[in-house]
Amino acid sequence: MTNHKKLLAWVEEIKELCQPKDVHWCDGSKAEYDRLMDQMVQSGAAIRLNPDLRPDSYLFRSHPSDVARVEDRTFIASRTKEEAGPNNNWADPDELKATLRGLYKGCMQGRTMYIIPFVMSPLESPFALIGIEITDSPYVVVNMRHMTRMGTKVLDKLGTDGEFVPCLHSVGAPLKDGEADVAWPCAPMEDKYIAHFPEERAIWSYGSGYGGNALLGKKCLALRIASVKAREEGWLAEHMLILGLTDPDGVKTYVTAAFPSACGKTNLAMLVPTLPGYEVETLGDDIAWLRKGEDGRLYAINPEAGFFGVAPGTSYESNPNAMRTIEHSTIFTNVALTDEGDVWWEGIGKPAPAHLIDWQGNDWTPDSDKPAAHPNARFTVSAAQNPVIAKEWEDPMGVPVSAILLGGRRPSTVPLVLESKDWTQGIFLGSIMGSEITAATISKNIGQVRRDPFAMLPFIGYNMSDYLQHWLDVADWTTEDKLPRIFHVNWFLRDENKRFMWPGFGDNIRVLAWAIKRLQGKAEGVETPLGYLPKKDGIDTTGLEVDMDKLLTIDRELWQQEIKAIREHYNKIPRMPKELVTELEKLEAELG
Ligand code: O2Y
Ligand code: MN
Repeated sequence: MTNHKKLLAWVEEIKELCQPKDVHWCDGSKAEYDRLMDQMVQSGAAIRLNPDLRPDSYLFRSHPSDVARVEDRTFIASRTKEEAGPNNNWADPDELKATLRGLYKGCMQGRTMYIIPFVMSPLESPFALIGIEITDSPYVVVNMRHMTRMGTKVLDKLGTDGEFVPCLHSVGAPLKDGEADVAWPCAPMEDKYIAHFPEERAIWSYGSGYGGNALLGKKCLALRIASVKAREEGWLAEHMLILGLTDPDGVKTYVTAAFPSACGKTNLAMLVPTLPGYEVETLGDDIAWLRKGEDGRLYAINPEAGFFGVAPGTSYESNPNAMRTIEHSTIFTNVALTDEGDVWWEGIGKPAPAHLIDWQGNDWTPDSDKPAAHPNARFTVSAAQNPVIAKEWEDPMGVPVSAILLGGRRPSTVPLVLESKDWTQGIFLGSIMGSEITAATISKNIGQVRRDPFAMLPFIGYNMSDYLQHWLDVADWTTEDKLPRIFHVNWFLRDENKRFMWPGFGDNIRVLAWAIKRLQGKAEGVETPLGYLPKKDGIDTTGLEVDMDKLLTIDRELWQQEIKAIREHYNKIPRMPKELVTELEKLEAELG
């Protein structure tokens, strides 16, 4: 086990507080994983899928109230409200701890308390962050085995006095003596808390067993807590995929990309190019940590070890590499079950069978009025199973980034692609990023734009204005030629009949190819107040029927409205960095 005194003392303290039936230190082995899966199949918490169709794979169904990240119940408990900023729910750390201690008291009764030593980044990376998650959910343990590097090897690295982030998690459903368990225990919404204590680097999560609320290495540690640490130490923790793009000349370029949730990050990370001679390899699909390397360039590393991807809409057509990744050894949550013991979801690319069991465990037929899979149903799988994972994806020093793509879901106004003229304008484009609110987003404001700077709105562990200033300050870390170039893309433009104007998916390579050519000095740009657009024939559209004039238009009238909307967005962020306000004024004057 361990002789780490601080860790042992913390485990003892939590044991006293939560009063579990027993304690298990996770070794991270496949044998341990299999044992837990057997127990969960036995208890009815998991269903083993047909091994002939989906070997070594399982289905879980969550409680209907516990199906996604809960932003309203996510808190940043920094010393002051000002430090958390307008972008976060702030809570006083002492008050929040008192509330949570009350909830944690006896919360693991009748359950096993699992101790999961895990590391974000490859174990041997100098940038690795170690966390210890204490949880009463065996579902969390098996998911963490895919999503992080976990187990005894992490305790070995921690030694007797290494630093770790304590991550406490409970589903918040104690079992009385003799009380039968349910398949998915959790607490009511008003008792759910996803709490972050950035100054002391601690995470306390209570009441939810789902995804980002419970797998604490992901959004809680690798983004919210890491973003605070990154600001203090001079690096970046970002909501970005990382891909490697090899062009027909064999030149490989690394690109990171930030898109709000539900904009196809996993699809882009695993893209199958429709242009001959290009190859895309995945290094990460959700989170990137970026640091300055010795040569002055920015290096990106994916701190995760797996994918927690949205199942609905994933098919051999939309994302063949994801489908191949999940052919075996995968955990599915909230998808539908076929009579043959395989999985099904809306958009899987096969017609719905005559009968299914839906995500809530009910009979389902194609004339049911509800989806068979929950729209936020997920697969959890090791990244190593991706057939296009880059061989260097676990390079402990990361890979040098040449371009950063930013994007959102905008039916109008924002052109298919443009390149910022300089770093400051790139950060301005990041600061105004936004996505149309769709029915998939829990909100009444369908059709409006939700501003989501750098796709980090739910994930910055501190004040948004300080975050944007931090991005601006990156320019002082190195020389301009070493900085990645910044592009803004929009795959989601629609015509007057509401049809998508750009095919997306594998054809997005055409836009990436233009960006790479820009880096290599092989493509001209057309200067506009917003940055450089491609020339009308700058993007290879061979075989496509697309209206490049419309896709590459900056409509002055729409942009005048957009500027008003940006101003409203900026007005909601006190202490907006002056450089960004100046960019907005410059844009207004130039478009005027
Ligand atoms: O609903 C959840 O808990 C998952 S959210 C998620 C999962 C994987 C990657 N990104 C996200 C996200 O919300 O950005
Ligand atoms: Mn994400």
